[in-house]
Amino acid sequence: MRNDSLTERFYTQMQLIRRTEQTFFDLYARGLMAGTVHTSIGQEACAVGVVNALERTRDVIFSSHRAHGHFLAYCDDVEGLVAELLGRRSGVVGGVGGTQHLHKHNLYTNGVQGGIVPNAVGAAFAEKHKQSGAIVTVFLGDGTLGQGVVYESMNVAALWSLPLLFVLEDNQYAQSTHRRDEHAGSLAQRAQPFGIEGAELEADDVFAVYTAAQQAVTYVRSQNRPFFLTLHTYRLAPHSKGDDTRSAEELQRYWARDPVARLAATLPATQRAAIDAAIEQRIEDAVAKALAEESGGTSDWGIRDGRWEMGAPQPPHRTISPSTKHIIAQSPEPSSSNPSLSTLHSPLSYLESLRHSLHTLLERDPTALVLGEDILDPYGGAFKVTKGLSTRFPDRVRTTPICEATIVGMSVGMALRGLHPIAEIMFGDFVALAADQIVNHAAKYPAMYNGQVAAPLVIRTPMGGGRGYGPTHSQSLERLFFGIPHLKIVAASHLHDAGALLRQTVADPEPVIFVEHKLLYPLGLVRGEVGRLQGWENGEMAMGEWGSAAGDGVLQVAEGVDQFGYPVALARNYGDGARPDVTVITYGGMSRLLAPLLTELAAEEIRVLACLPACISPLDAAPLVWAAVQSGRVLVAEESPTAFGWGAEVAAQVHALVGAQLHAPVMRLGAAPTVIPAAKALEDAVLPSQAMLAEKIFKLLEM
Ligand SMILES: Cc1ncc(C[n+]2csc(CCOP(=O)(O)OP(=O)(O)O)c2C)c(N)n1
Repeated sequence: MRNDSLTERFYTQMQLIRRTEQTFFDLYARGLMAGTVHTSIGQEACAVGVVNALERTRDVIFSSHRAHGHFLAYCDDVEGLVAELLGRRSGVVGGVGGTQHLHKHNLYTNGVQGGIVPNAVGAAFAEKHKQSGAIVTVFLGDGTLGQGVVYESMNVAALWSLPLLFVLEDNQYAQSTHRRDEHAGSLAQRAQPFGIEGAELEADDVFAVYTAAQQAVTYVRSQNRPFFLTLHTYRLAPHSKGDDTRSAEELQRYWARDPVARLAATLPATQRAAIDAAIEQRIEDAVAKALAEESGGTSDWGIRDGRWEMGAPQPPHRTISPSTKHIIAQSPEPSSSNPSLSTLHSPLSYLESLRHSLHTLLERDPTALVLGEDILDPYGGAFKVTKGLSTRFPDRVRTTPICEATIVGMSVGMALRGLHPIAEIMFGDFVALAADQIVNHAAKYPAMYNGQVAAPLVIRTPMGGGRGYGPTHSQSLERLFFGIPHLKIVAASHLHDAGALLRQTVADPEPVIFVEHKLLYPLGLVRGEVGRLQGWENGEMAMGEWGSAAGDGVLQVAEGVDQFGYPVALARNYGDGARPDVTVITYGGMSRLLAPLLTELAAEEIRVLACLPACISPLDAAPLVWAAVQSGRVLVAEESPTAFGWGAEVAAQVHALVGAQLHAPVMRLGAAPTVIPAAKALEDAVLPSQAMLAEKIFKLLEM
């Protein structure tokens, strides 16, 4: 095992890590670096011992905020790392990620403690599914064992028998707190109750680490089972730059066990000096090269072929241009020329449409996968959307434990590794448990790695009340995620072709929360003849023809497309040549109130134009503004409380762009700002109803 060539290789890598990180401190002191840095000085034997036991070409690594060592041991790209920390374009992720968010080849790091662990589980699933032979390694610190998601991940990794190596770098401290003040019980035994084998050793000697890691890797690869390797180590430098509260005596004791010095002592002095000199030169050159370069920037990003890429066309902006505003102001009336009427006679219910779509997706895309709680046959999901799926596609329909954060976290890992996961969160209220994975992982990876990865995952979930499920099973919590960059929220109303919309989200390169509504499931899609409107996206008037909804001579429906390519459903209760009295802008489940209301109001000769974008965040203002100026009186309705809500964003955009053309300020309708009660009468009083919609419309007409 221990031989001259390995000794030289390990020392070179460890010394490169040591000197690079010391250089970072130096660059900070000279005012050349900003932000933070977490060094692994003292822990180099962990990175070098473990990474050298892996197959770099195919194995996958996830790491955390303290990842420079893992990165350098993995790819040796000191130039890319130095440039990254100096915020230069030639940095491995263009200066966007910085020290905590590195990516190269199969290595991914993220600075939110614990969040990478379910990502690693998903990646391990993907590699096993693809039969790539690769294993996944996830590095985590002792402090991170306080996170619940780590244990959810251990459970799934063991349950699904995944090729995942957990490496615990127990450096005794989490930031400033010793592990004795954070953890009960034994850290090394943490994985045992899940049936995960493990090993534990002192990590001063890189060869001991290498040997243990080789055994662990062989086990994981050959058995397709997880393994938990505990490495007892010590961080010799501060947590980040200068925040060290440990005693000088304690530090001295561990400096005497320095793993780099220990290995250096086994090398002939001349050989060591030559290695050291070469490393100094490499680092010096890397720093000089990076400093000579201009700072990084994100202005070159765009999306091409579904992937974020430097130099690709910019993604669309969320608001319309002043020229569009001008044109809308000039010609408020839709033209009926250039007709194009598409007919979709859909006998399907909303639920059937979604279910068919899932079948089609799994049929056509071998990388598509559905996961969630209780989704297997014969149960088929809490709302039966997945019924029949697991019977047809047993390998790609996976029931999960109750672990929303890990369901989404795994999906992120699967997406990063080439699968198309469609996760079901049983009730929309529970997306709150997955918020970190949605915001800090799914929506972050592609952009923070400067477009080098994609995370195309869909999180399907039923939102909304009306079924008496009470305060924690009735909310419309998509509101928590409005405005998160690089995350789409798509809501299917029953005026949309719900199934087609779902397929569109699966094809979206960005992560999508797909909002279904519990009360829509049994309803038939209101499709009939769907007119096609076009034009607003080019800054011209919408043109086209309206269709009439099946079985209803009053309601006419049409569809346009927003700047993100998603459909905007339109409904009206009046014919060509007339103008609406009121415009209602809303989304998702509100369509169930709106469709009958439009019919009802037609009898009173109140003309209403309804506009329901499918993509509700980000929001293309053009269709909303177009719809708003048709009547000059706008009601925005949503099922959750209005304060800080979606309606506030719509109102702001409409006022900013065409405020002068409104006859009244935009009015908002939403739920009362309280919990959603279980008792029917109370629930009815809290949630917006058809009567409340009508009342607001009448009020608007009086203004
Ligand atoms: C979720 C989360 N909480 C808090 C932090 C702030 N933080 C950064 S590193 C760290 C300590 C982590 O300790 P450990 O897991 O032992 O890793 P080590 O720093 O020792 O490598 C903390 C609390 C964070 N990044 N993420």
